[in-house]
Amino acid sequence: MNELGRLEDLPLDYRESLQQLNLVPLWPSLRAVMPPHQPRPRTQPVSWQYKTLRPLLMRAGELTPIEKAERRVLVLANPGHGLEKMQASSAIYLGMQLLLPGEWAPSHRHTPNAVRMIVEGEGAYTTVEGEKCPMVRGDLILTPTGLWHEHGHDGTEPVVWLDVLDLPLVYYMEAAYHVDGPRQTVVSSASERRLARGGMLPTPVFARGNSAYPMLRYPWAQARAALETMAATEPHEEVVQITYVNPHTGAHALNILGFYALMLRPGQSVTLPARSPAAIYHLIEGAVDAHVMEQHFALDEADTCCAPGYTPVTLRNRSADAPAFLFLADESPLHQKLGVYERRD
Ligand code: 1HN
Repeated sequence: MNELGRLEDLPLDYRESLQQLNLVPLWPSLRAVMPPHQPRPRTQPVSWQYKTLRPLLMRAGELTPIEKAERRVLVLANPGHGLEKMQASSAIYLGMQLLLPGEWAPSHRHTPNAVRMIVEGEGAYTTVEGEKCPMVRGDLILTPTGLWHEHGHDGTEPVVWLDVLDLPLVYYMEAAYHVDGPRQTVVSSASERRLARGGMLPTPVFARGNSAYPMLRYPWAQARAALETMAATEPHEEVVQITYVNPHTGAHALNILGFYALMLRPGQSVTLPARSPAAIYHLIEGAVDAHVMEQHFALDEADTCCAPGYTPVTLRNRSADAPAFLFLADESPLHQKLGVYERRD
């Protein structure tokens, strides 16, 4: 590949004339925006240990009352993007949120999509568009774009969850904003029970407007049972994984990010092939080694790590006698919709 001309090769007066007219020569920057064969991601492999983060989150609970925070969150930021950008990858935002007993995080709605993966504690709930969703460890709760949501806590111990949003992408699109609202009236619950029978959907004849997001809460007990059943009934299947989908369409639960739960059999090691989207890995249960681009992360329960796209990721269950369970989020729906999704073996 031939060397392209540099900016310094151009006469100063020419460069100044261009600049004054808001013009830029492409060729000095062409290789930077379009590197050969594969991108050069800012996203670095990084891990965040829950054990070290938790005391700082609890301290935030003492330092900042909920009224002064609205959402009391420590953001899991990737230094490759600059910490102030609050990005785990180009499209993924991650944060650990703390709600203390009796606290209330007021209702709002916004353009970015969010999900919560519950990490610890009991008694908290999220109300999404009038549906009250109890927060139980390992549950996945959706707050899709534009839907009202607020968090409350009737329990006695701190509750912590992992927030995953497509905020960096929506912000980049200059489409991120929020609206505050009044406390919601609870009108329903248990969408997960209405939709819990595989292959069978409620079919009301006089249907009231079909929601684009029929299922808001995916209980961990069901996800875990699905993985164990898959491991037992498909013993030759190497990757025991489920995708959180919209049960009406079978498509990804949300438009931009994809969500999955993965089980590693006792002692199992799997290498996930290199694919274009970046991904995050959060350990729900067990002990797992993650290997990403020369980096080794020893994940314990509630630890989280991220990997850029275009690189394989190896996950190894450190236990020889117990399964391990991970929650994954990636940018696949985005890449697939835009036609840039790739897998490289
Ligand atoms: C948000 O609305 C929540 O509702 C959590 O709990 C984290 C991060 C950025 C923007 C909005 C929530 C958020 C957020």
